[in-house]
Amino acid sequence: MTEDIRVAVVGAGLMGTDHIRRITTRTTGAVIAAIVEPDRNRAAAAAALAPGASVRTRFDEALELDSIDAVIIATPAAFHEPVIFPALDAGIAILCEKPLTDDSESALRILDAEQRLSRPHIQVGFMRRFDAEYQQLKALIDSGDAGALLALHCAHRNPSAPPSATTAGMIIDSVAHELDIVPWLAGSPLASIEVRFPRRNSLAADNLRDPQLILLETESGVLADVEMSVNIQFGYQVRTEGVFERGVAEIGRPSGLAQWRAGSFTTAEHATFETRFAGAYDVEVQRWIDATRRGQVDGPNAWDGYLVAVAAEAGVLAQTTGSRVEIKTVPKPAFYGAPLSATAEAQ
Ligand code: ISE
Repeated sequence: MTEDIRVAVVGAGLMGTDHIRRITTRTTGAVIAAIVEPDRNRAAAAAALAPGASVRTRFDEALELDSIDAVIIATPAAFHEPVIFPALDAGIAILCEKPLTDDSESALRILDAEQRLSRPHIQVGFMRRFDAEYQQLKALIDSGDAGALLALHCAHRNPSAPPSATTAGMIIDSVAHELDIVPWLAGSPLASIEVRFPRRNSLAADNLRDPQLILLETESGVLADVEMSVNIQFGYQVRTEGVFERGVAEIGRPSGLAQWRAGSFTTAEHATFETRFAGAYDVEVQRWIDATRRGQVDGPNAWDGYLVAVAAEAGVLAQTTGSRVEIKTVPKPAFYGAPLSATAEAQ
C-alpha cells in the first residue's frame, strides 16, 4: 500500500481525541478520514484537529461514505461490540481501546466473528507493552541475566476517579493493564487472582472500595501483588518492581529535572496516563499503522483481550468471595498463534 491508510476514529472523548492528535501530528502513513461522535461539541473539537475529516454520528455512515481502511475504537467498552462486528464484516483493520469488552461472553463472540476472516484484524490497546521501560524489564526477564523472575510488585495509582467509577470497574477498566502485562512480562498465563480491601480511602466516593490489593499468580508460579488506588491525589504513577534470583529491577520512577533546593529533593510526577504513556501510545499507533499497511496485526490481539476479560471476571468474583479464584479459559484457537507457554491451555 503506497497511499496513507484512511482511519475512522469512533468516540472523541479523551483517548479518541488523543489518537486523532497523534495521527495528525506525530505518526506517518495514516490520515483521519472520519470522526464518529454523536456529541456535537466533542465532535467539533475533534474535527478542528483533523482538517478534511468527515464528522459522522454513526459508524455505518463512515463505513459507507468515507472509504475507510481502518478504525480506532475509543468508546467505553460496552459500546465496542457494535462497532467491531460491522468493521470485521467490512474486513478493515481495528485498533480497539482496552478493555476489548467488559465480559468474557462478548469477547468470545468477537473471537468467533474474527475467525470467519482469513487472519486476525483486531489489535487491543494495551499500550504498556510498547512502553520503553516495560520493554527493558521484559528484555531483562527474557535474558535470564538476573536469574529467573520470582515475583512482581506493581503499583497502579490514579489521582482521582470519575463519579462513574465502581469497585468492579477498578478491576475491569484499570487492573486490566496488569492482567495483560503481568503474564506478558512473566511469559506465562495467569492461573489465579485474589482481591483484598485495605482500609478505605475516605476521599473515595461512598460506593467505592478504594484502594484494592490484588494477588495474581501465573502458571509458572510468579506471584504479582498489585496496589490499585484511584483517589491517591498526588499524581499518576505506575511502578513495577521485578524480584529475581540474583537481584531486583524497577521501572516507573519519576524522571526529568530533579532539584535539590531549600532542604528538599523534588522531581515532577505525571498527572495523567496521557503523559506517562505518551511515548508508548505513539509507538503502539505507529506500529499498528505499519502492520495495517502490511495486512498484519503487530501487538496484543483479540485473544489477549479475551484473556483479560476472563481474568477480570475472576477478579470481580474474588472481590466478593475474598478468596483465591482460578482463571479458566477456553483453549486457544490456532488462528491466534502459539500459546504463551507449553502448559498454557493444557488442562
Ligand atoms: C484508564 O482507562 C487507563 O487506561 C489508564 O491507563 C488507567 O491507569 C486508568 O485507571 C484507567 O481508568
